[in-house]
Amino acid sequence: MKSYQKLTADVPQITESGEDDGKPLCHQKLSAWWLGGGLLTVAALLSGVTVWVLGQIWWGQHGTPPLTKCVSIPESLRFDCFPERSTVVTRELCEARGCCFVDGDWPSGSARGVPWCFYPPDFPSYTLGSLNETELGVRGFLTRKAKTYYPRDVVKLQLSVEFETDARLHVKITDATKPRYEVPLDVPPATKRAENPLYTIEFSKEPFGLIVKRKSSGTVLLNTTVAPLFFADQFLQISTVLPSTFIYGLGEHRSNFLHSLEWNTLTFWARDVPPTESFNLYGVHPFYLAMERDGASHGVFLMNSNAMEVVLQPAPALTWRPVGGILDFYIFLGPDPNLVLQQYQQVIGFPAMPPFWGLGFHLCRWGYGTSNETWEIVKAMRNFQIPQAAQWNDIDYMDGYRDFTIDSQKFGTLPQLVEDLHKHGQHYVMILDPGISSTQPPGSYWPYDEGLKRGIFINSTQGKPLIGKVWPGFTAFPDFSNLNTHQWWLENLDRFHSLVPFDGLWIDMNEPSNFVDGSTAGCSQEELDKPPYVPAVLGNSLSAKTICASSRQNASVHYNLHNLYGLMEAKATASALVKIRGKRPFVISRSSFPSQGRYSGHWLGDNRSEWKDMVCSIPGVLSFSLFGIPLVGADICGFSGSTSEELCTRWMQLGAFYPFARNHNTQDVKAQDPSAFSPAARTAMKTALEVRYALLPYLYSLFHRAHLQGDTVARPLFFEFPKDVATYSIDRQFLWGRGLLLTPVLEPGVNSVIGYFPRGLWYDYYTGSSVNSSGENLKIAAPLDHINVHVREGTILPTQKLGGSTSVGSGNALHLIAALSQNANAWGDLYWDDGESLDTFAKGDYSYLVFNVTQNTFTSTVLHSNAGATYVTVDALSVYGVREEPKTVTVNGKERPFTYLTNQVTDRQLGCAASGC
Ligand code: MIG
Repeated sequence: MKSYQKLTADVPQITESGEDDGKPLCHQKLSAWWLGGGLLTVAALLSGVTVWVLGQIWWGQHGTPPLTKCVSIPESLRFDCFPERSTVVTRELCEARGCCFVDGDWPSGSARGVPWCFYPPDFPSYTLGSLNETELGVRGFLTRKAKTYYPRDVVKLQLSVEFETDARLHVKITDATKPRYEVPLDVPPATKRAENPLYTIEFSKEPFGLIVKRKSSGTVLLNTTVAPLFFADQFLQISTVLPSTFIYGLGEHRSNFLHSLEWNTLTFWARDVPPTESFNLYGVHPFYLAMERDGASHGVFLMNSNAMEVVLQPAPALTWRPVGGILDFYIFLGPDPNLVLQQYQQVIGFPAMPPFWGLGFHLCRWGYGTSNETWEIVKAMRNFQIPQAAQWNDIDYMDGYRDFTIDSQKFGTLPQLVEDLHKHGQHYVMILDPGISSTQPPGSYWPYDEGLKRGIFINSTQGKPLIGKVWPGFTAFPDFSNLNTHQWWLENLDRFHSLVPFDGLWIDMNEPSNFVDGSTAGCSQEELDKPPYVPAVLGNSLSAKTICASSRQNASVHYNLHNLYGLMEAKATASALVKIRGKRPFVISRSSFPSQGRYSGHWLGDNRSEWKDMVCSIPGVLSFSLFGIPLVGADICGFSGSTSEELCTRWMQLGAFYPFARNHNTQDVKAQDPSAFSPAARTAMKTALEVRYALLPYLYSLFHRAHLQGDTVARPLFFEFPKDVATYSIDRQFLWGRGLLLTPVLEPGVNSVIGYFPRGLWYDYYTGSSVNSSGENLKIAAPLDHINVHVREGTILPTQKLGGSTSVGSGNALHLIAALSQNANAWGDLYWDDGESLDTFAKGDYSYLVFNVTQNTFTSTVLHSNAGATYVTVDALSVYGVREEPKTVTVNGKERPFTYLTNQVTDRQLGCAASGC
């Protein structure tokens, strides 16, 4: 029996993120403070309720910045006028830009603090001309007189502001005279102007700026008047103050869930590198979610696929700095964080519904020498009755690492292995890299020969396929922005599928990764390869470990499309899988971009077998929840390095609650699949997986809600408790949906864990014992064979007994767990279908049930039913939190036997006999 121990320590202060008491942290400590003060609003009402125009509010006359003016700008509000890292800024260089120079003591090197060179109040910017009403909002022109120090200023811009829905504002700034590259995402257009918007917008004319406020509270969500606007061909910049320091999202980066605003520059450029603090990583998500002062929340999406930086500074303020494209912002007003994400996903698209088996446990490693060795592991897992939904293979299976080939010596029995998996209700997933070997003798390698013939590869500036180097040696790179490439990819996959009937695909190396920078012939010296401003990308060059930015793709230059490579490959891959298998596609991609969730899930890349990496996986998973990619997880037990039994046990327990649960390992290190460990460790791992499997009906229903409307699956605590600031920095715990709280152990050598329990009743999932938290940290028992799972009061969980040792979707009857609220109510639901057919929801081939407890009565309401496809029964109901022993329990009017268990800790539990409910 577990014990709850109250801690004397206070609730964590909002100024702290994570702990620094020697526990492994994902990232450094943060501090937080609110922006004080407001802005003055004057001038004429232009349009209905929403548009105000401000007079000049911050900047004075042009001219050389006098020192007094410079030093009067508070440090936290100094916006960097010299972001270049190639040169150390001097007074001369700074003043040549017309900026203020006040040096301090930065550490030299990469760490940057308060800028020495910053914009004076009167730095030249754009001027807003008159605004005109449009169907959905207003439009105006911005002009700039003085040139900036970046080439090709766009001197006349068009500003359009559209009130797309009551909660969504769309602000677009682009060249007024000629089209520029825009991200090819098909955002559903708004058709009607918002009638009762949650926001107001005010404009400053000279210099141009805009201010967005939440109407109900007056909170300033955005105010871009704090720094000048730049819009040169390859340098765009807009800054804003933020209403708080609670900023999340902005991926893909390795950090705490809550971002640091201590002069934190985040760079966005898809990159193959093991996750490291402050590096640009595999994917790009220019979206943030912010919590406001009163628990309201908003989100901002910059729809731009160019390389960029986001600078966070303690004002608090944020600067966007893309090197191309346009400024195309969507602002989501929530006000609840769950709503912000729904609104974001209305723009980028809702995630795909995964096949049911995709939610089971996946096993993989790099370095299975043969298909028989792979098979042995599958058999060992079966032997120990450890659930396994799918076996994977890495690049080992290929002949010379070439896509669509099999090493017939080592992987000759692969077709039989796959057949055997299918016989056991298991699935098979294999890896594909985008690089296509370009060195096979003509006529011997169809993918390359045919690709050449069809002209589907990315070209260099010379108009010939760009050649780089990846696992197979020299390679060309398919251009997934070309639909002919999708057809070629499909044909390759189709031929390959007739050899090895894989069920899902793992698309790796799709940043795209390249072992030579640029190409075997280097890159051009033109401005796409040598832009006037290079964002702080790892390697200081856009071509570092990828292909030349100047390379030519069908839709545009790689400079614009680089960050979309993984998205476009995933789209081609998912659509090919649908055509080949006629079932829901299962794709896991390393690189990602907004709207990726429509086509694939994601894993967090090459982590290490270290405690810290396990800690970081939670912010990683939660961030991808914000990016609309709910199917996400880290390599369980760590990718590189050898894991330890204790670490791997704890990690399997945590990983059992990643929405996408895969244990994966690099080559040449110790095996880390569950069968490799001692009976005790193996059993603990198996137990954790069995809990996951029991909860799959709940998890599956959460994925349905994600697919339907953009609800999160792995959910940060503050999404459910937005008024409780103590939850804002929590990233060592998370929820599944609204009702299940996970409190994993993330450090070695302990048998207890401290977790935060928001106000209310929390029931131990295993025993039904409860704790009534006032919103406090609690120390709870956590022996090595146990992961803490708590059910939030008011929740009904559909669970299911595991069927057989291997497959998911047992066909067993459901066991419902109702965790009563303090008013003795509870609610839950179930989405159920055949687990793999396409578009079951759209076609109506599903059942949807809602469960309720009120006034001692449990009811189950079938809101939609297609019994043929979705037969399911309930055979047990457990009610947690029944305070008095009932005299009778009746089911559909008939008395039934039941068991009543009192609980040693606080509350009591009622369990029905399996037959009775
Ligand atoms: O250059 O395919 O992130 O999961 O095992 C390394 C081999 C290529 C990187 C992936 C990793 C995979 C590995 N791949």
